[in-house]
Amino acid sequence: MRYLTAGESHGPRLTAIIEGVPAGLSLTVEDINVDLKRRQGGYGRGGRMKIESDQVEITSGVRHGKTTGAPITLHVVNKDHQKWLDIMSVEDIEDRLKSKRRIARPRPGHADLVGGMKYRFDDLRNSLERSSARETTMRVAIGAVAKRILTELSIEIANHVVVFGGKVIDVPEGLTVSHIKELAKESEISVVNREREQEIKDYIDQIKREGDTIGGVIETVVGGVPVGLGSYVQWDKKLDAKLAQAVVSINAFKGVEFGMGFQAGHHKGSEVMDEILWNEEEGYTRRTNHLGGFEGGMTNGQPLVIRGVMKPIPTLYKPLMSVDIDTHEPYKATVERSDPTALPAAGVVMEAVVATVLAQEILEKFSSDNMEELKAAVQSHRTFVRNF
Ligand code: EPS
Repeated sequence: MRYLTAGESHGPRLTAIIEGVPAGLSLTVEDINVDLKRRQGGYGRGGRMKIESDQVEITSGVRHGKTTGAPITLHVVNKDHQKWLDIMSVEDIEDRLKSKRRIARPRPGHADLVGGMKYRFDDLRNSLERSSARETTMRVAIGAVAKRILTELSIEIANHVVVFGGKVIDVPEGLTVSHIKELAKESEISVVNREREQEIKDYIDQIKREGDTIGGVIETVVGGVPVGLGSYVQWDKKLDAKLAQAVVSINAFKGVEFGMGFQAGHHKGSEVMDEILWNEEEGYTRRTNHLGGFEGGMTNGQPLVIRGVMKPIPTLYKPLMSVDIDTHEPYKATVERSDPTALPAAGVVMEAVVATVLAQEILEKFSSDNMEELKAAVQSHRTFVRNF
């Protein structure tokens, strides 16, 4: 399964083409719209999300509610485009109009300046438009299709915010993936510990008043993953490495860890490895899950525990110092609309990219022209592993 996304933040629409989805998968626009809505929500979102109400249109690859195996094309219209018709026009326009929303004062931490140097732009808006987190709309749409495949194979995925602008959320031990999903869904800030909800919302309000932004850490968990996805035989076949790339590719994400992650550097081997157990009912299990479900770059049947860190959004109402590219004089960076935090939304994006990589890996390992064939292959593998 492969895909591309296209589209600018204020262009007419966002597009994705996905190829390699098995035939016979039930897929409706509603399956995708549910996640698009989740991505637009969460406490701390900014003004753009009040303008948009993202809805997908499927224009190929699905017939009578089922995929056909042909490429699936997805579109989401940018409602805001109506106010940007000149500025985002495909045809050339008068110079007078071009200067209207031209960007000459790059925002620190955003793609503006380096993008301009790399592609030789006179107007840094060309970088801003594609590097905006608006692009993650399509990654969520693609992830929703991937999640349909995972659901058919009884694989469940959830995410929750575990650090909010430096405030650590204490997570009760022993929560299942379903439990995390339910609890995070009820929270406006995607936390499983509701006792912290008001305090964090007040903090977000304070940050907004200050014209600032906050980042944090999101945890994505996956249950029911077949043993042996990914491989140790070559560096680029390791599944944890593929997931790391996908997570760090999300706008503003700066790092990723699995299981106890960076904490492993603070403990002895005997405190880190997960001892192997066997029982009649489940077959092989582990006493703990410090390694987050991966051994040798392969899934080991334990729940996947993946954490990603998101830096604060670089677009600030309280702009930082920058340099004007016309004069080289110091100036305050351009103020573009922003959100004090997009952590709950970024959690939906992280869930989507993790689901996409897992679906890709499953489709690579198992015979998958059609969903029936795929389900039978996964079932037979699970039976083999169970009896090993
Ligand atoms: C976003 C769309 C953007 C921003 C935000 C996230 O829309 P606009 O630029 O019209 O306000 O609200 O992106 C950023 C702040 C950024 O720096 O990329 C979205 O759809 O998630």
